Amino acid sequence: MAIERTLIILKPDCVKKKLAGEVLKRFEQTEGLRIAGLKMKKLNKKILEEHYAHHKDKPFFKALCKFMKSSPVVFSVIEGENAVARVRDMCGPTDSKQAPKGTIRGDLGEDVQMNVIHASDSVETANVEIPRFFKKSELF
Ligand code: IDP
Ligand code: MG
Repeated sequence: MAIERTLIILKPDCVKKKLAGEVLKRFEQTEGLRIAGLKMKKLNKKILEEHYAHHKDKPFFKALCKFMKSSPVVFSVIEGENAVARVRDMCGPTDSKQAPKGTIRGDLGEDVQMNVIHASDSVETANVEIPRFFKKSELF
């Protein structure tokens, strides 16, 4: 299996509830996954319109942007074998209310919007999302 890198964003609900360490710990304690990059920053409208371009016409887009700008977020690149799918599995489904216990969203999320974490949904997406937020020199 290939060594992959995937982008995660710990969303404002996660940061405000001081759960960033808890989520990062889950990845660090998973055999074969490691942190390859880590930073904290505030998102702005321009970058959100790019990052959530596929949702631009959805009724929840405006509320999603407002939520995502409501506090700084934590960005990380997680590396490991099959990391993209494994990280998505650990996050659980989009709606925290539907997400099983044991998943990050199931244990720590509130609803479909405040669901703790973004994670790249494919290797192709990760290859676009990682350079959106990290320079090569910021990855180790
Ligand atoms: P994902 O984060 O599981 O990949 P996407 O469908 O790509 O889910 O949606 C991106 C983000 O938009 C979600 O994580 C969530 O925060 C928000 N979102 C998705 N669907 C809804 C909705 O129906 N209402 C409100 N927010 C939503
Ligand atoms: Mg998605």
